Amino acid sequence: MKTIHQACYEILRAQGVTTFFGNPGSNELPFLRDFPGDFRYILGLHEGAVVGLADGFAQATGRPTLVNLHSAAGTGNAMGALANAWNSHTPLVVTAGQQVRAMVGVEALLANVDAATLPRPLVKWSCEPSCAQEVPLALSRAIHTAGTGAKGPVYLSVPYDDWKEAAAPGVEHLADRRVDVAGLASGSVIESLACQLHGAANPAMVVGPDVDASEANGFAVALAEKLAMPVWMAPSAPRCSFPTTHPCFRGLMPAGIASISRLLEGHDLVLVVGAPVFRYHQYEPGQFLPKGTRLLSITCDLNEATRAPMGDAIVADIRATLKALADAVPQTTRAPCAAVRRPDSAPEEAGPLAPARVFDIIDDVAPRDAIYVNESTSTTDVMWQRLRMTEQGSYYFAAAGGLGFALPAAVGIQLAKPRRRVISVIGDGSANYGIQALWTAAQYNIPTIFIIMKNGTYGALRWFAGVLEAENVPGLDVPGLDFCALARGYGVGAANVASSDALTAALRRALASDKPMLIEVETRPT
Ligand code: TZD
Ligand code: CA
Repeated sequence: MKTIHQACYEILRAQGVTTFFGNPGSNELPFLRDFPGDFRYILGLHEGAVVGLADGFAQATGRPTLVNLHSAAGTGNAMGALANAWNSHTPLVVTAGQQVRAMVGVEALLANVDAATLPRPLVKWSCEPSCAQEVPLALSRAIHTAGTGAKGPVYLSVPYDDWKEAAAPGVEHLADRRVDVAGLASGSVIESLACQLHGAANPAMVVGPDVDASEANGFAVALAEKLAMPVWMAPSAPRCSFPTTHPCFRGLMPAGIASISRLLEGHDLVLVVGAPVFRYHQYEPGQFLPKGTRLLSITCDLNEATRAPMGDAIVADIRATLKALADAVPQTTRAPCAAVRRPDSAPEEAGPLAPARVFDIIDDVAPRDAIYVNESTSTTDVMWQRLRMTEQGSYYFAAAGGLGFALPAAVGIQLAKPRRRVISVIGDGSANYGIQALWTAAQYNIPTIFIIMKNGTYGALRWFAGVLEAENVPGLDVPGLDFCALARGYGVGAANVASSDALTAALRRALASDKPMLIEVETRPT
């Protein structure tokens, strides 16, 4: 007799889903029993950190990744992290243990009441199978739903008595199923797009996270060069989809309606690829587009396509469509783009380091293929101006702006990419939301570098208070934190630095080591 447990592990193995991220409770133990030797379980000490770890891993591999949470309480702790995963199209298969079927109705301790509703609207699909024999099909469906089309998190709640039940006949058909979307835009759509782009007098391109996620940065470059067009990173960028050193690159777009409109002034056609139109942040009312500008977007996500307030959208596979477009568009006779000048090196000054100085040092010392994970909220613009990022998969940021992403995600990304070094740059406010992932880095020997920008305050909120004219707001400072002590407490080596030389030396030491390290940098507020 094949059990539901055996059938599900066969599905997971055949689908390549063999790394679990979790935090267990009694409801989950029957699922985790007799854990197979060819699977690995990465323990996180808080569910926010667990989903952050898995989010980083899944984004860096592009593959469905299994998360196992404890019932309602564990799911609840993970909701902020799920908001980020939802917005970054991260293929997470989030499973949660449920009380035994006989005791869900009486709402016994640890029952997940109305389980499938709990994670909505932050999942593509959510399910608690109606009987044990449906669990393998639901798991198979969860994996394919998470990893296909516009990817994204899904949720599956399984009562713990299901695992030992007999699987239904025919369950073996599920293990190696494939579900693919043939998403290339048709020849006539490509031709029409190419024609419009070639016919534009002054086109521009805005690239978003799904260009990087679909490994299409090279095709974005090819298209930009053929049309000699300036390229911006879409606002509030969670990834870097274009080499920041390329002459066409113009930097990170601002996140206000009026600012974006001002920036696009003079462009008759704007092509947006792999991004929502747009992920605005601060409210700056104005025209969505300047007069005379048309907008076309190519997205993998119907939701993104339909909620845009302007422009035409095509839902298609980003990589295949960008490649076909780059092939179809003839080379323009316009002069090639001239690179924007890089900012001068930030000067050495006494006292805490200016953020610009910190990023100059990181850019100077880090390997060219370093992977950056950013959650230093008030220095994001400075970071985009000063770090050179040229490879696919070089930058990650919380896609919903939910803090607690960077620290665990940096660990998950490093686990997925052992041949590159992950350098996370995290504010002294943000670092507290996912701090438990330090323990995971230490215990599993994952050599992430954590740079904590210690300016003593919620800098971004101080800036926002100015924008919103909100004076005398309480709760904006975070003095009295010792991240070196916290790091050591979780088993990670640490150094406090207060000068350029000390930062350079500490970063060199961290890069030479095969262990995680935290560097707490005294910085001045921006
Ligand atoms: N809680 C969560 C989960 N996400 C959030 N985005 C916030 C609160 C609000 N928030 C921001 O949006 S930025 C910020 C907070 C608290 C300040 C972060 O401070 P920091 O970085 O020290 O990490 P800066 O550079 O000093 O702003
Ligand atoms: Ca801060």
